[in-house]
Amino acid sequence: MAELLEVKGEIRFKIQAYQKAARAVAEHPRPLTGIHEEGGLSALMEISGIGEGLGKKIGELITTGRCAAYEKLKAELPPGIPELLEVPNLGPRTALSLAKNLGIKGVTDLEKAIKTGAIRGLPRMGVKLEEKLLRGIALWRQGRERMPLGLALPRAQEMVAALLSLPGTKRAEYAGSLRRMCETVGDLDFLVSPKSAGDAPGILKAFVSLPGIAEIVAHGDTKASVRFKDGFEADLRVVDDDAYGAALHYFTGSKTHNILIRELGVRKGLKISEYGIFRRGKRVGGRKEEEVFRAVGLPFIPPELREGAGEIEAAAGNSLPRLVTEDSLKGDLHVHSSYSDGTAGLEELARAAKKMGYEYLAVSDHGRSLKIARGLSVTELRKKNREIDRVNRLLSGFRLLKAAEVDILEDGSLDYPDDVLAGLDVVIVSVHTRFNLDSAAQTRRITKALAHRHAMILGHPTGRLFGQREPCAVDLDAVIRAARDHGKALELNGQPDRLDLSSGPLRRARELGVPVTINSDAHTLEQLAGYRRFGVGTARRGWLEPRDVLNTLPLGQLLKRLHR
Ligand code: DGT
Ligand code: CA
Ligand code: CA
Ligand code: ZN
Repeated sequence: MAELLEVKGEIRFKIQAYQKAARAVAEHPRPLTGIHEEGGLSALMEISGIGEGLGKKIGELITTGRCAAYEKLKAELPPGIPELLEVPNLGPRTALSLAKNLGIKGVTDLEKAIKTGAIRGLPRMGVKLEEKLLRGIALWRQGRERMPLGLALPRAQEMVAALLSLPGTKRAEYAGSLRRMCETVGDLDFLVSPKSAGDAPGILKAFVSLPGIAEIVAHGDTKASVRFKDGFEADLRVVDDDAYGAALHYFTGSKTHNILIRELGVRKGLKISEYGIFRRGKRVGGRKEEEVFRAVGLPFIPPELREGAGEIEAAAGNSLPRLVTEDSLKGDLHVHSSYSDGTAGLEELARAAKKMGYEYLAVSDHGRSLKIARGLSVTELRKKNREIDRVNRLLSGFRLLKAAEVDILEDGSLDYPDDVLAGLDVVIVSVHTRFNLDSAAQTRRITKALAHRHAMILGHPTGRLFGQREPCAVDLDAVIRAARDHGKALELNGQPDRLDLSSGPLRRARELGVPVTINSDAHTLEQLAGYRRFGVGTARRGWLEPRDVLNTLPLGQLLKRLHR
């Protein structure tokens, strides 16, 4: 609504009120539905930034799923504006000008107008804007075509629970790219075996009757496909329990991996498919997934490795990595507290981390130059560090580490003076501004920061945000080599819209002996616990073992390694 009001040309003050409320909602540690259920409008109004007017609109949205004021506002503007505003790099003023001057009604129109050169004719619009918009459109498409892991996983877990709760279900799981923990997934794939053959129709029927379905794309005897109103797509296969393991292997993929396994089978006189493992037409296995690997003489290959990228050779040579697990992490080195843009206090964070079984937690709030994220001045940082000392006196067997996520300034220098950095346990250095430097300049900037004697970890190395921001132009291999040369670590940021680094560069880092830290970059307590899984899943896709990951070390060894 803030953006629509801006397009409409409303007064600054009103727009800002909506922006502030949007931030308050997004950053609130609890879902507002629960708050509204318990305390109604007055509870919503206790949230800073939400007054009576906005509180009523939010309440309406929660109870009816609609907001009349929003619908009205949309109706007053040229059609297509809301869709245009979803495109990264496209602000309200440009959207209005495109709609008014060229009658552009959405992304498809916009693409045509760019191709025909129509945009260039408008005032203050040129080739540079065209390029920016084309990149924005590509990102927008990606964001719609593939769902980020962070949304897909909880959704799939809910659906598996629903399938398991059916009386006719024997086994049910999700498969596909989600089971391989891919960063984004095209659609969700589910596999169910019925208790008896007669149960299959009921299972399929229940699947196509799940709440929120927009379209039943297919509904047969053994499979169904649906599309949900919010864009999710899902496939279901119902297979005999005898073939469940073979089918799970097949539908987990990847396709490349499957083809390689099938070829190995052919050489051993076996036919391996989603229906089982067969020799001369006779079933010889397929109930358990392990049987597929055993049939071709291989040890079990974890789903995250099944990309046909060397895992079969490694399995054959008995050199599969012993992948890092959630349990192997002894702490998290990147979280934000309410001192900067997080929502939780230091003591709360410490207790939550301790409860997760962690030995340590580095509270790395933003440095002073990052004003939009309430970065800490040197005085505020000192005050925070004193509070860390106080919390550490309260807790035994656990330590909060003094840390900062320090901005890498445009010239590659760091945002706090050396004597301040020297007093910290953990120094993460990150790019948060000027993502658009050319590759040579960006690489120079980052490698210079890695050379800084107090820098320890490079945060979210490429800066990408799924559906919103491309990775910055940077020579990643040069960055990884610089980390090796200077003895520094690279972060694997577990925020589900980042997952930065991804599996390719992680494997490269491992090859070069550059240590990785798996961090949540949590801004709330929920994220601290919830994002570990995404970080570890991505690390496993990057073939990382516990010894490749710094935060599997106990506290003493960790600090020694970071300060060496
Ligand atoms: P996605 O949905 O694009 O994120 O990726 P996947 O891997 O989930 O692909 P999807 O949903 O098309 O198919 C699920 C799995 O089924 C896939 O990973 C491997 C298997 N599969 C699908 N089509 C074929 C095929 O033509 N040959 C073989 N060998 N396997 C296939
Ligand atoms: Ca899929
Ligand atoms: Ca599929
Ligand atoms: Zn950051």
